[in-house]
Amino acid sequence: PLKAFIFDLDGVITESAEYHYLAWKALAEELDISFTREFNEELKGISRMDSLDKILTRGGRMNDFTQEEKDSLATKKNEHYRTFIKKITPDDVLPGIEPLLAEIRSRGLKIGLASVSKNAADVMNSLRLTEEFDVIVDAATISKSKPDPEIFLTAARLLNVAPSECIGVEDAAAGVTSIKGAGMFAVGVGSAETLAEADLIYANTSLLSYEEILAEFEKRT
Ligand code: G16
Ligand code: MG
Repeated sequence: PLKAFIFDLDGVITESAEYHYLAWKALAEELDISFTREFNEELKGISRMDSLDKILTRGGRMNDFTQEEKDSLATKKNEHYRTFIKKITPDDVLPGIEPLLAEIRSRGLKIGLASVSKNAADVMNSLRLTEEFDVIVDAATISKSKPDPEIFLTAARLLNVAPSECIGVEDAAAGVTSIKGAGMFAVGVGSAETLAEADLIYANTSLLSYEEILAEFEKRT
């Protein structure tokens, strides 16, 4: 039976995926590395340092910087990102998320968060959603970023439920891979092309339907 929902943060609960995009784009362009939305898809759900490495590799500049310089590039991106998230308020919870959380709660199911972001706690507090979640698993708790299944498995373990009793919700290809690797049912939010591995896909959060997700979950398990 279904016992829990585990949500990604950036791009699912709130629009912060767009802020990561803008902050990385500014840094890449400063380094004369072209940056497209298509390439940005590869960074979603990936840790800060791994994202920087992917950008430098793309620009053929992997060997141009010392570790110290790379740390300061990552810090610069994060400072830029933090200027965006400073402005987040409870109004920035994406449409459809609060009704879905209320529905999940009213059925007596558990709710978890799985975000590899070091800023996840601050974003959740700004959204005033921290109390709505039974567990928040972020960069502080895990050692491997998505697409490794560690983060979703850790959330299930802390919620005291089996992975097969969980539904994971993600906007990133790496995140869907992480959910499937954990042995969970995956709901994707975004383009069907990018999220082909998901069991059920919605174009955006306003279309999320508890009844439909439950029906599909019961069909597949
Ligand atoms: C998020 C984003 C990624 C970001 C990562 C690390 O993960 O999707 O783009 O690079 O966190 O974020 P930070 O630099 O804030 O530590 P998630 O899992 O919430 O999608
Ligand atoms: Mg995401």
